[in-house]
Amino acid sequence: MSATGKPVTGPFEKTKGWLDWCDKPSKPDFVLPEGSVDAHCHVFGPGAEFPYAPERKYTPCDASKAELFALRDRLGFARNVVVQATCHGADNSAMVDACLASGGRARGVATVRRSVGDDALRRLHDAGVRGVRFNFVKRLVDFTPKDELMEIAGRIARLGWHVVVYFEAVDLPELSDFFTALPATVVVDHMGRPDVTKPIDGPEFSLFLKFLRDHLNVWSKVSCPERLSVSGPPALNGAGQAYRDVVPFARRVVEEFPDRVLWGTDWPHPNLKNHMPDDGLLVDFIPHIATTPDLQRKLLVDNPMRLYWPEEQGG
Ligand code: 0GY
Repeated sequence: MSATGKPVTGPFEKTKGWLDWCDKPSKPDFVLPEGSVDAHCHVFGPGAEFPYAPERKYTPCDASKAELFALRDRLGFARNVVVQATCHGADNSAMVDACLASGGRARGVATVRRSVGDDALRRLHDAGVRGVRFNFVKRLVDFTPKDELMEIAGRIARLGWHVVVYFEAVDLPELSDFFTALPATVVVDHMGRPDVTKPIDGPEFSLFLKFLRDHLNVWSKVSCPERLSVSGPPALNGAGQAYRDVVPFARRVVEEFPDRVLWGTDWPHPNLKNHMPDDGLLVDFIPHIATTPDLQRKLLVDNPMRLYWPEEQGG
């Protein structure tokens, strides 16, 4: 049984509730470039083995490493970057377990507190962790003082790691000086969550683009159209292009910063309330935002390999 009380019979065979991920993702039409990396996904539990954090703001459905790896193979990815989600707090065990079980095909992004020891950081590194995540989304986490985050950033930078930041677009003006003071590469989750009902050339998204333009160590994930979209997937908007309202935003970022963008499924899509995306459809979204083979290879292979498997790039 899973922590949510549902029987688990194997990859893609679970009994699903409305909050669970799509258990029969379509096979994408878009053929991913060889060696593509799903650079933003999670594992949740299973709760019986890796309990959820007492301080969590939500309890997800279980989403195991075996199910993640099955999805990877079905969609045609070669590798994963497993990002620690807030429901596991700073207990990175499930994420580390996935990295260790992947045969070198998964790397991780951890959450650590100021109290983390150097030995623990070294063990995370040896397991495949290459970054920490600082989360500023108020519905997901309690406040952490910036001096604590800065101290952590200083320590992980010495390991060659980067910092992944997750925040809402309205908070960028308040946070940008802190981000640019971080002594490491900064990777912004989901384009800083733009409001896609606002004009792409309006002040909010222009500020985000300027932030990237002015700071060469800032990267962006062009992920999560399903989270940002108002028009939604075909099933909700009648037909046609899934998440079409997000396309111009993501395409602008990919075309202006082709060497500093990453893409990920965000499987198993925590906290989505209106619909659960078909991960195959999400992959079919990629050629709309990265429109040439060159841009696709940078987004899906070259950039994530440079950040997470630099030793294979001679870097
Ligand atoms: C995501 C998005 C969300 C959740 C988390 O760590 C998390 O719990 O990141 C969200 O609810 O927007 O990237 O998984």
